[in-house]
Amino acid sequence: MNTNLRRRVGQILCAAGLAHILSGCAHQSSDPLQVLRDADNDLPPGNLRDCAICPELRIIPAGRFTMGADADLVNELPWTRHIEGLRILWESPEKRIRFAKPFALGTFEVTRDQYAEFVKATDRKTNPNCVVWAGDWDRSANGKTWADPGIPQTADHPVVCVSKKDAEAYAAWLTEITGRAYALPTEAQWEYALRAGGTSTYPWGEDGLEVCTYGNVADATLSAAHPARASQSCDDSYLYTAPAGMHQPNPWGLYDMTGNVWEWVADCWTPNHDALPDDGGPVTTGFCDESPLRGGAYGTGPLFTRSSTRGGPDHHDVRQSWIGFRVAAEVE
Ligand SMILES: [Ca+2]
Ligand SMILES: [Ca+2]
Repeated sequence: MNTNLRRRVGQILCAAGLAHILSGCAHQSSDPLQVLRDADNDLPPGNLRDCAICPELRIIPAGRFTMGADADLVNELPWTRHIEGLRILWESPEKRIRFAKPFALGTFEVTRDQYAEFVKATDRKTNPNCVVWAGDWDRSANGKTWADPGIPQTADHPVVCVSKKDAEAYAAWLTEITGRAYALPTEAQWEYALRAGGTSTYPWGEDGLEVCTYGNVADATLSAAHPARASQSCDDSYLYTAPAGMHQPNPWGLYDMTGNVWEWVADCWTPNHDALPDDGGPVTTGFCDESPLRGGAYGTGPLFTRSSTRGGPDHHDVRQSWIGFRVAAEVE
């Protein structure tokens, strides 16, 4: 949908009396910060929200970064004798990426109440086929869905049990109701925003045990309930999902990039970074029924919190209780 058409859709929705959904109807400004000022004065500078039920976005600056890890890392980290250490090879070769334009990324993971608005507006039906992890896997056809995911959640928790197709449909719906182009973030956008200008092994530095400051992972709380699970010795105080935004943000103001729920990205799966474009776009070749995941989750142990860690691959129809997403959006 081109810009004029998107703007026209927004004007039609406003004219139809949907101002309770679309804030800033009188303006339809092309300036994202103008939308911010009109929409919600309590948002931090650099954040915006297109409508009352839309996810808050953070503007990510244009710039360059190095994505991935050097393949030699496989010989440098002590735990790489573990078979999972071979996953590091998925993160190589390192690639230099340049973002010519700023973009916006969800400040938080999409929450249950935000996703519920989409389901209500579109009457979307969901197969009750979610695979649940609550200390152990429950892979039975147990009737679990995003609305009943088999772990305790409230409306401000990240939505889980959503497939990549569900997440893409949510982003497409936001595009329709707001006039702004929404999508899943590319894997390069995601890692660029996670690193926030840093080059350290972990997003916050070199000490993996600081993870409990920045995210909800497999920690002392989880190991107390599930002693067999490989967990961090620090304590983030959450057993399964936490409400969005309960831990410290990264330097660019993004919450839960580490942990809480794994997050879908736009790319096709490839077992290395060979096909990664240098402009920050998605990988569009390889295994396109499969997708990388990023960031780790409430059950993620010490192996998976590095800046370049790639999760998955998972099929785009899979629904799991520790997979959710955040959205990306264009800014003009
Ligand atoms: Ca935890
Ligand atoms: Ca996350």
